[in-house]
Amino acid sequence: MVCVKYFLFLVVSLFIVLASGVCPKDSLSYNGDCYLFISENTKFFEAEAFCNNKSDELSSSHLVSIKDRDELEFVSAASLQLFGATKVWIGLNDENIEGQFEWTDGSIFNYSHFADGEPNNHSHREHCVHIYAETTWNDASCNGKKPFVCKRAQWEWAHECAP
Ligand SMILES: [Ca+2]
Ligand SMILES: [Ca+2]
Repeated sequence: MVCVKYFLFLVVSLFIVLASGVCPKDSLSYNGDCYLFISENTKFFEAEAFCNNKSDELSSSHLVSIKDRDELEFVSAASLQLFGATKVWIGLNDENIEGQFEWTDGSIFNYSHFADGEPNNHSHREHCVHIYAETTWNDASCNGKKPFVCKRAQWEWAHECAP
């Protein structure tokens, strides 16, 4: 029942999206999802909170989850173009259980592109992941401040309705 209501909400939401363009103002569209690039240097969990609390979105977003090489190259290339650098927070972290990485949007973690020797959990306190150089990833202190990318997945509801 909850799922039916959610579905109706999404049909209405989708209608609004289609009527008003693909993605909210200032965000980029890629493969059906919307991405917002924020240049302000921000701590990891403050960046996630910023994505969660975006009031002008149809639904709250999260720090970006990256599912394959193509999406990684899109995020990296856009960051380079917008910020002149690729060192942005992505939503991956092992804050809860050391060594068990998860995406802040709750999606399945089945793709990664860590640099050689990473993640190394340096000084036992690196739990948050950023794009390091070009496309490779590094775990770093969550209190470091970096630009970041929010992603609003348009079709996340499909997983919630699956049997
Ligand atoms: Ca860690
Ligand atoms: Ca590291």
